[in-house]
Amino acid sequence: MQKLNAAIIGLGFVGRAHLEALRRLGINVRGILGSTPERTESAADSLQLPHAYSSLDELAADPSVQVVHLCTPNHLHFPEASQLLRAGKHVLSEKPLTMDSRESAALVSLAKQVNLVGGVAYNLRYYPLCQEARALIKRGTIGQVRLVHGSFLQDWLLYPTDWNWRLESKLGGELRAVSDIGTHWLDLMMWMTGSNVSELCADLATVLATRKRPKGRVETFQKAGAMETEEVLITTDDYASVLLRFENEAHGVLTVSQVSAGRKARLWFEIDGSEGSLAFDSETPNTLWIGRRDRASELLPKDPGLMSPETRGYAAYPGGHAEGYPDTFVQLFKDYYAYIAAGDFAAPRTFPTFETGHLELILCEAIIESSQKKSWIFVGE
Ligand code: SOE
Repeated sequence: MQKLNAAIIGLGFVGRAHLEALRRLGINVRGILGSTPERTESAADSLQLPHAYSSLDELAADPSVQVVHLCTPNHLHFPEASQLLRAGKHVLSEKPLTMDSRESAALVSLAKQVNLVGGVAYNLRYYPLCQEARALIKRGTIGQVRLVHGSFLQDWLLYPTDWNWRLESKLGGELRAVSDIGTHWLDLMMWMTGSNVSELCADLATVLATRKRPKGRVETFQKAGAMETEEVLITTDDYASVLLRFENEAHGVLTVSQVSAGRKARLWFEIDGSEGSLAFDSETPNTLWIGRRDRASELLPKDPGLMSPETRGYAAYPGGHAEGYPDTFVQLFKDYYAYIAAGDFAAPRTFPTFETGHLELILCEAIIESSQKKSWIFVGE
């Protein structure tokens, strides 16, 4: 198999998660590019990386790098991915893939044209028990899927003094809670049930219409502290609820919020079928609830020995050894790099692709349109 080298753009919370996962897989990370030369150099030094790139041009021209991870704010994904694909690099982007579906459609066709592999970090699919839930649904364990409901709740933007670049629509896009965490949930549900959302009806709310923007830099999940601030108007969503209909006729509802005290990053879902139900909570990801009516419901532990043959490879540790958020990146990258190394780009893709990212942007735009029109919207190109 071809030996692949990586580089990472963006050194915040998630860029470091990518680095750690790549290191666990033994993938050589050639270097990083941060938002300023000082930040790049100090991070390259503290993280013991061989190279601090001075610009995107320099990184794009480095022949020793085959794959680039984009861990930058959303508005940069499109220009970065376009340049890197044209320079012959495979691109794995953080989500959302781009700012709108026009950009994501252009990336889908560019990646095809240059025959390179695009991936999007919908990493939550890679909780071992989410893989297992998908396998159980496929096998008919819960019968016909009828109801798909749940939420993704956080509290890190609860106070008007909490700050992050995602709050600003020019950096993060018109939507925030929906695109940042809601698209994880939607991706997971569509992937697990094998059925896309066909219609939706959304209610969005900006609970905090103004916030205090710090004059200095604040990392994701970091508190702004005593920094000097300025008051700014916020237009992106703190909260959304979306009624859903799926192509397989299942009904559903999603609630997302970044202002729910006590919920740190809680993705929860329940899928109710004609024979049973499945429920999962990402804050206790080592247990899957299997609901039954005529016998006792079960709690399936994350134990490769108890998982299906096709999913046990997604659990890196034996039963009783908890796995969590950082492990999901390892499993996603394992799939993505193995696919590139195998070299057959016509083969079916098991990881979230640029097409996945494009579909999520189409859904985001349908959610905006529905909330503006206060009506149901058909999801389509
Ligand atoms: C911030 O809301 C964030 O880091 C998201 O961007 C991630 O995708 C999510 O998994 C955790 O929260």
